[in-house]
Amino acid sequence: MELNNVLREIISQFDFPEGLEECIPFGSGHINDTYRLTFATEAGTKHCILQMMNKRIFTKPVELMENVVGVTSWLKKKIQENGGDTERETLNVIPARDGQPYYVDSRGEYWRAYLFIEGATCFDRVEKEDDFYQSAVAFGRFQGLLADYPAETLHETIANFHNTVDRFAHFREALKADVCGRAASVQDEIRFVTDREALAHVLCDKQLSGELPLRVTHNDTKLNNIMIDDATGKAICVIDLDTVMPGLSVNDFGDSVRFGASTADEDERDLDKVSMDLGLYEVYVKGFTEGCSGALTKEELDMLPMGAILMTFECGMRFLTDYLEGDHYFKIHREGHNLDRCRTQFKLVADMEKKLPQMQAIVDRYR
Ligand code: ADP
Ligand code: GN1
Ligand code: MG
Repeated sequence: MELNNVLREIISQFDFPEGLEECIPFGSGHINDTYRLTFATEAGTKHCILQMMNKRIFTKPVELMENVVGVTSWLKKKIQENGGDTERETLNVIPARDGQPYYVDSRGEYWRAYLFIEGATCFDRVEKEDDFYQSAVAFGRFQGLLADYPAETLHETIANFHNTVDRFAHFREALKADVCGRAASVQDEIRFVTDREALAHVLCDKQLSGELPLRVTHNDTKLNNIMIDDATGKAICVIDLDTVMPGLSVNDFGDSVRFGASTADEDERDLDKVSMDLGLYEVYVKGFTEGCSGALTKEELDMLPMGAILMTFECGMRFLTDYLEGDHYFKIHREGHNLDRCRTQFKLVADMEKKLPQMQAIVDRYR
């Protein structure tokens, strides 16, 4: 077993079982460094998740963990009341040996650990329609479980996370600075954004005017942030709770559609393969409205398609901004990765703009 000294130091600081056998990088998240640990215990093989939180992005990791502990404790109580399995239906923080929910290593990096959710899978694309449906029900229910959570106790882990107007302004700054000299080669993408300045305002304006209510939302509802039970096929647990903050339900809906209803991967280079699948969109509408159990207002239902368009536009704009700024936010695995991601998002936006009447008609069938 090859483990570097830093990891050894960190692992020894958590309340893990004895008998470490393996530590491997795990999952395909764009933000944190995730490892799966394997232990050989008397009761058999046991896994745990160890994560280095991304301090450049989550600049207040202590506050972040306060949110995670608050939300997971809250969910645990509700799951218990409903007779569920508290070890599999929510994340469970494994404390460090000093009792804190995180450990700071000798380099000043913040680490946390979770029980590993066994017998469940995270999908990077929709392989079975029913998985997507189940994820929709679960993300819808998640909002319901947090509906009476004391929102004022939640820290804003990333300021203006889904403030598309603010994201637009940040994009303009990145374009003006053009620190990598990349702007000249992406004029079509830049125009795609600047042509849609008014679009960036639609949901923010409705939030400001109170037409859309603030709820405690997940804010990062892509399919690989949910675990599907291998045995039952049900979505067992919502994970990646770093961005649980007051937000818009239509954004939670929209981000799932952005990722899961696409006919191609987020970083597909062949744009002919990329479109929004109305069948999958309908599956998600059905699951999400069921999961929300009638809690969505008329305005929220009206704005679900707009949530999908805006989350996709915003995400594409974030990828383009990161490309212009030299790829410091999202992990990249190849040259031009963020530009490829940006292009799939804009292809999806253009497709959704064309399909908007059908998207609205589908929502109307599930009101
Ligand atoms: P990121 O913010 O980088 O996306 P996530 O918290 O989503 O980080 O974790 C990355 C991946 O690690 C997930 O997509 C999932 O595959 C896996 N993972 C995270 N937590 C658990 C857990 N408790 N049990 C099993 N797998 C997990
Ligand atoms: C990031 O952490 P991850 O990989 O689940 C990002 C989301 C983006 C998504 C794009 C904290 O999600 O906002 O929509 O990548 N998370 C953060 O795939 O910025
Ligand atoms: Mg994730």
